Order: sequence, then structure tokens, then C-alpha cells
Amino acid sequence: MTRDVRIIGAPSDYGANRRGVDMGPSAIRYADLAAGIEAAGAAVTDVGDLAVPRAEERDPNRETPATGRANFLRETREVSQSLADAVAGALSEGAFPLVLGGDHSVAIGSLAGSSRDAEIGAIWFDAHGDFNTPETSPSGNVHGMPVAAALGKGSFADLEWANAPGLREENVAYVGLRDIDADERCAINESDVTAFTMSDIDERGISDVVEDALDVASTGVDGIHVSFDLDWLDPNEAPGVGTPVRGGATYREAHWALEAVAERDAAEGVLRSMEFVEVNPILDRSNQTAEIAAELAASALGKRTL
Ligand code: 6HN
Ligand code: MN
Ligand code: MN
Ligand code: MN
Repeated sequence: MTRDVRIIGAPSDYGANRRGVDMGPSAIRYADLAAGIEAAGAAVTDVGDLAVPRAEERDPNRETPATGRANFLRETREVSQSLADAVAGALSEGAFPLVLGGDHSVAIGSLAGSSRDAEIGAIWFDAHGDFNTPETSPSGNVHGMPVAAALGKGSFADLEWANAPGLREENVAYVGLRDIDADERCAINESDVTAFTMSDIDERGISDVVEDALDVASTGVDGIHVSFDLDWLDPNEAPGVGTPVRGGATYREAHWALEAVAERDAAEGVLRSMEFVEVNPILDRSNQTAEIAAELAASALGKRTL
């Protein structure tokens, strides 16, 4: 059956310091996203962007967590709730939600929506753990917190809108971590998530690591959410991101990883929802990072060479 991909733009930059990720959805669309997905054999409907007010007109501390710091929490809640509805709505109509960020805080909405009526796993391709809570965050930026938010860690325990009802720690797998804050490291190690670092990829190769991550995410669930932060790639290949970290995945490793997702999906039908986040066109070179995001989306959705 032909997959009906529904593109949902979430042009939010409330979770990050650097303006520019709000233009991510436009840049990824401009990079022939829809044509690439159609070439992969899927149908595409683009429902446009969610309404996101400009940060300059908002008070970053209008709403605050019980303890700790989370900038633009009210705005993040509003975006998360509308994105969760859009993702859950797509799924209930038989469509596949493909979310374009925006900074990584949009994953709060994607995960909540994807797990509203299902048990899900998540694969997190990222340089960062995004496992800070308002209590541990060194920046107060919510894009460093979506995994902790979804799992109800720290003061996110009181923020029901931020929690992903059908996601368990045991089904969260990180691929390619390389920049973790001190308290965040303790929290990841104490949790039941599975974390593969760049060193694991160096040692075992991308193929083994991604297969293991797919096993972790897909065991005992209805489907998986793929969350892809473009800063997972090396900044030489993907310069258009807000928080670049040296020593990332290569272009080929990234393609291989999402081709492996597509292969598992072809065999087991596991892919449920997906997002590409943190593309910052202001910092990009000739839209190169957005082009990679568009190509990777097509790879994950089954584009093949032969
Ligand atoms: N991202 N760990 C840092 C923080 O502020 O919490 C950086 C987070 C980056 C988040 O790239 O999605
Ligand atoms: Mn991230
Ligand atoms: Mn990141
Ligand atoms: Mn295995």
C-alpha cells in the first residue's frame, strides 16, 4: 500500500538561543523534499506550518516550571499541544506524520502525538542527549530537554502536556552522542534508555549500532518515532545547525542509518512518525544542510538506488 506522508512544519525556535531554525521548514521544502519522497514511492500532502508567534513579542518567563529554568515554557506548551494534535490527527487518518523543525523542542509535541494512542519507541540521532530537565539544564533552553520531557523527568513530571503517554525509557535508543552535560550524563546513566556514542560507531561500525538501536526501539511496541537532529552529522557536512559539535557522522553514515531504518520498516512495518530538526538556514552554506535533511527523509521512506 502506498504510504501517505503528511508534512507538518513546526517553525518554532523557542527552545534555542539562536534565531534562524524557524526557517528550517521552508529550507527543507525548498530542497525538493516532496519530490524526493514521491520518488521513494510515497504520496505526499503538505499541510503547511503550524502558527508560531515571533519570539521577540513574547515574554520568556511568562510561565515557569515548578523548579529550575525552562525558557519560553508557555510558548513551548502551545506549540507542543498543537503539534501533538496534528501528529495524532495524521495517524488517526492513516497518514504518516513527517515533522519539520524548528528546534528540537518540537519533539515534545511529536512524541506526545505519536504515542497518544499507541506504545512507541524512539531512535534519537543527535550529538546531544536532550535529557536535561529544568533543574539540570545549563542554558534553560528546552531543545536540550525533549527526551526528559517526554519521559516526565524532574519538574516535567507535573507538566502532563509534555509527557509522551506511550513511550517507555526501555524503548529509547540514542545513536551517535558526543556532547553531554555533566548532570545530564548522570541522568542518562541512571535511566533505562540505551545510549550509543560516536565511539560505539567508531568501534563497531554504523551498521551494527543502528541495528541494535532498532531492536531497542521496536521491542514490544506498536511503532517507532525517528527523531533526527541535523547536528548528528559532522559540521563539515551539515554546517547549518545552531549547536555544531566536531566529530559527527559522515554523509554516508547518515544515509546508511536511514536506509537501515527503511529496510527494517519494509520487513516489519515499524516506522510510525519522523522528524528532522535544528536546520538553521542563516548558518548554512547554500542550503546544504536542508538538502541533506530532505535526502535523508527520502532514504528513510524507502528511496533506493536499484
Ligand atoms: N539540541 N546540552 C545543551 C543544553 O543547552 O542543554 C545543548 C543542547 C542542544 C540541543 O541540539 O537539540
Ligand atoms: Mn537535539
Ligand atoms: Mn543536537
Ligand atoms: Mn541485534
